[in-house]
Amino acid sequence: MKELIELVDKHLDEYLPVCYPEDIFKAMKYTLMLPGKRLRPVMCLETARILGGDMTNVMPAACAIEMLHVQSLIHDDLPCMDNDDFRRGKPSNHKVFGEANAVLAGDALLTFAPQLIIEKSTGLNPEQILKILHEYTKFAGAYGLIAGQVVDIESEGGKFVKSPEETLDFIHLNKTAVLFRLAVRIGAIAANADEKTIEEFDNFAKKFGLAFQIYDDIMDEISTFEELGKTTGKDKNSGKLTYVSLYGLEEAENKFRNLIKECYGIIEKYHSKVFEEILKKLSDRIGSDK
Ligand code: GRG
Repeated sequence: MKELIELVDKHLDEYLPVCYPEDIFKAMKYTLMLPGKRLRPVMCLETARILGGDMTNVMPAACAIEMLHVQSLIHDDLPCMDNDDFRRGKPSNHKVFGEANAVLAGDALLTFAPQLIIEKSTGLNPEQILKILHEYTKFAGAYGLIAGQVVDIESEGGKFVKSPEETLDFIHLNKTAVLFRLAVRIGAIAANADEKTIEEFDNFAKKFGLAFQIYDDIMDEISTFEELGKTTGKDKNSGKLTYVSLYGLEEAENKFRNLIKECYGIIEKYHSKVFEEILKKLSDRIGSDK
């Protein structure tokens, strides 16, 4: 896993050299190169590998997913959204580069990511590239990330079209699980996997994404700034709808453990050390029934 993270970091740096106008490239690279967990690109590369594909072929798309993820973090931290001053242990993008440049840096990452897939995916055929771009555009937009963010904002304002339980799952299937789904789907497409296998990994990523969000909600409640690299306790203080506020800490932990168990159930036949390490790391603080 450590080697994969280093490989991703190296490619992220190489794919995005700083050129004129430097201010925008510096703003794009700032949050991108801060030490994130790189879970999405790693999951993309590992899915391709265990399904018999060549990791090198999917490296540009794996890095593109990280760029999309970082775009969503930069925009999420803006004063008009979550208004967070810290990200990945450092001042957020708009705190360093100003709001206008942070908006533009996010936009530039969002658009550079598909450019990178088109220009650098030389080991993939045109049909695979088209399928990958289709997945990218669908999951990044109003059928994915943006839908999750909009419903999140609406729910904070007290607007509920569905029940709180359905609303919460909708938000996090779209805000959080969607990029894990994108990662494994793209990895599987790069390995020429059949539809059934793509759906199996998709199902894994949905469960993993919800477990990841429950973990995030629990950590917001029980951990510190030093552990997370971002402000904690904000959800509770703002009365936000979270798995902890809706179900209570104990029930949220039970939901988390059940989802992690289901994830192990889906992935174990692939004997992937990387996926097992990810699941183990996630369950270290809360525990799992595996
Ligand atoms: C796609 C145009 C467009 C807009 C995005 C702002 C927004 C709309 C969506 C917000 C998405 C968001 C920030 C979801 C939170 C998901 C989450 C739990 C992120 C933290 O992921 P980690 O822990 O972070 O993997 P690191 O820093 O390790 O990569």
